[in-house]
Amino acid sequence: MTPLLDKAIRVRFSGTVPTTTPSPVTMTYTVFGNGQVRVDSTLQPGASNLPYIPEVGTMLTLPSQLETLTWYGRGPEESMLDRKTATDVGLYSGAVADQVTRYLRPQESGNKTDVRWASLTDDAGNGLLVSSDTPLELNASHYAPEDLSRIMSRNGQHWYDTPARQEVVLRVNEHQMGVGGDDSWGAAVHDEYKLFANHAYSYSYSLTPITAGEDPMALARQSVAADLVTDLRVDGETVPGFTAGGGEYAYEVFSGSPTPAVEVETAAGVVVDRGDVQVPGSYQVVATSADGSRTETHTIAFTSTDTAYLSDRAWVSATSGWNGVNRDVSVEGKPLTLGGAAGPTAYPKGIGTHAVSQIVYDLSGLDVSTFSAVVGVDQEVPANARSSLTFQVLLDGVEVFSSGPMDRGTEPKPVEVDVHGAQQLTLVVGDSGNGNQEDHADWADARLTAAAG
Ligand SMILES: [Ca+2]
Repeated sequence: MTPLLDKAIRVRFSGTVPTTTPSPVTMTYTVFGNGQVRVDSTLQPGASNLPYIPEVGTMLTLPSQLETLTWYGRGPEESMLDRKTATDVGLYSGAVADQVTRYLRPQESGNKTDVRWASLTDDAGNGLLVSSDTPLELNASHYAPEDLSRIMSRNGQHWYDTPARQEVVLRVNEHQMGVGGDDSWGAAVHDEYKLFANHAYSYSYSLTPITAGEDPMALARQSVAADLVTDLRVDGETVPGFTAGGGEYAYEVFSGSPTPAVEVETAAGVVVDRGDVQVPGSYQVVATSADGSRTETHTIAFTSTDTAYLSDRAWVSATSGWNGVNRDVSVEGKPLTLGGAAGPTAYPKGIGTHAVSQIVYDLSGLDVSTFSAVVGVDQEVPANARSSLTFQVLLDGVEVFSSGPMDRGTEPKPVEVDVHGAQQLTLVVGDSGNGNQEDHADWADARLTAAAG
């Protein structure tokens, strides 16, 4: 729980959906002094090959008195992701009890799509407003999904033995899967209307108390922006650990790089106060809401380092003969391990690749003095392996280091190359002319050193 000044608090929950590979869920509730609650939720499917998801959303149970549903979205009939054509976006209202379509057999019904806001109010006109910046799906009824599935699994399956709940079951959904059935044979749902498990699902909405006489349309428009700073980027990437609402971050800058550029993205009308980036130094972003009622502070502590590991940097291009180019691990995903007289030595940083391999780095714009590494055959290959390979370093296309043929028993070789003024660094692993079988190459501890500042 995070207090956001004295005007709001934020409560974060995280949990998992027990899919075969568990899927993390986070829900953040920001409660404002005016009674409004903003809900931000993200579901991250645990594996992209999980079955597609029937429904992503939140289910709330509301008091039975909130029997009048008014919504701005598709209506007046139910609509689904793949069944919208018979409905238009507009303002509709009706009793919660009437939102169920009494199909011959009790089943899921009453879904609304493209909903900008909806209110659930009592006879006096007081209740709850649900609103969102992005259209959501919504379903309000006196049946929970499990009520219907319980009935559907029984013989008979009649509405009359389907007891309605007193309370209102409200589902606020990112989406529900389409229904399919283009033909009368039960055609499957088209792919574009399925919720695949190959990406995260995020959605947000606000819950606001509404009293008789208040205009829900106007109230929905005023929904409070929970986050003043929506993104904070250093050199184009969101700062690691970025926390909506404010936070403190550590960021190490390679002293051979230009001063990093910081970009701040905010909600509408937010005023940002910030200084110049200094490395090392503390960089503070203070954001104030348009009405001046709230502020939010993000602080980046920039530190400086003279060493830049190549495995932490982006390459221009990278190829390998088998199993990719690996950052900080061997070709087989193990710790980078070189042999030699001193016995096996593991390196926490470096690049594991397989002949034939070429990795190109752009050095333009950097103020660097040296490229260094220790090269050799990774000890993960068996003692009798046929491994035989060569390491080569090119600067702007000109060879500046060549290892000659190396096998599993060859003493690892240190590389130290002066790179002052070079624009391009190329690391090549050749197969030494006997094919690339078992040619597991390590550029252990591969790093750039900044020129003395
Ligand atoms: Ca070879």
